[in-house]
Amino acid sequence: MRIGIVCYPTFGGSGVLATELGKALADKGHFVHFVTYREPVRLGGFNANIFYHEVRVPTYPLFDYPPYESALASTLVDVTLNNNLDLLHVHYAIPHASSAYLAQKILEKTEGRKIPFITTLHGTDITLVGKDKTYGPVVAFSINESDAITAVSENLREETLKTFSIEKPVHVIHNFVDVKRFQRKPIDAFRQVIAPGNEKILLHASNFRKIKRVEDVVRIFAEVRRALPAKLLMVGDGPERHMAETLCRETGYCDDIRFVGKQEQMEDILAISDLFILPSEYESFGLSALEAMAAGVPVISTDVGGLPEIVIQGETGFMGKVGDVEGMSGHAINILTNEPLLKEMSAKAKAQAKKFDIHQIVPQYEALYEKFI
Ligand code: GMT
Repeated sequence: MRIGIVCYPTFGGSGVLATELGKALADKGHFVHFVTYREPVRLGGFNANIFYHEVRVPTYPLFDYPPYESALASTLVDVTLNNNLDLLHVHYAIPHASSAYLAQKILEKTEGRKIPFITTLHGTDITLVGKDKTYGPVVAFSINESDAITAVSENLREETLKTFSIEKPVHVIHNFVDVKRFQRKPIDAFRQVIAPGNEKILLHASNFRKIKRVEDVVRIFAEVRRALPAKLLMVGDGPERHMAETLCRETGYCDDIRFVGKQEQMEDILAISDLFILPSEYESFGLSALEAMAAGVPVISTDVGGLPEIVIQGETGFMGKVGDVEGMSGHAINILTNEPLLKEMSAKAKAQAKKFDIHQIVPQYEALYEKFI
């Protein structure tokens, strides 16, 4: 098949998932065309079946807001015609689904052919941005006009149906992880730099937006640090980073916390980590938690959104209520001070991640595509 993929090319979960899906499809012999405003961060090396088309958005003095949505729709028309695409798969409804709809209509009118488009909902496109009245009507319309709709968890499917009046089935296709990729041996020298005294290493990775509650990560770590020697690695960047760094100074544990910014080699970082912390206000899925589990790192998280669909309470980690720093840190201390428990949870986390392995999930997308070509 010849598939056009639209996504945000950034470190966000939706972009990561879309890129990994495209790479997996290319490995299976499909031709995959990424249409994005920048090369997706996880794209990696050359693959003869992968093509990258940059959306350029020319600016003019008149444009206070350059019309990305129109530029994307026009690029989709060109890429479809030049490469005879069979379908478009857009990740994150805003503005990708409405651009795909526009491209579909243009092609219908000018070429007399209908290119199907599939929209995968990822979370904040429904729960935050989609709910915003400024975008709501366009989001609802373009989701309904999609030839097929998928959501990355049961929870997101329910949220979507609660938020919008959707006239078509919303298929749940869970996010996936390439489990093999996360079976890295820890690099001793790296661990030594982070935890020279063989301290336990806690890890958080996100886009540091409010919804991630990074202040709770720091507070949970401070409780853990009071109980045992430990280090915290903060991966990623975003609006709440400054606040989190200030809070670190207030806890007095600044020397034990490292903000390493955006990182591509998560598998190497996870390989040296003991516990992953994700105390979000909401996660439609929590791809970073699944990647941690694939690497055998148990997860301390909140029990929100799609997280209960991947984390098994008390077995692969622990889920607490939003803001329950005491509960989550108590469980973290319990796990980190009980070596047999840590080992058992690590093994169970890995086993659970295998249920979401790339080889289980990608065929579900292929089967869906087949229905439209
Ligand atoms: O979490 C974010 O803010 C990024 C966002 C994205 O679209 O990149 O993540 C969403 O999609 C991910 C991939 O499907 C999910 O794993 C995240 O849980 C989801 N984030 C939220 O629902 C807050």
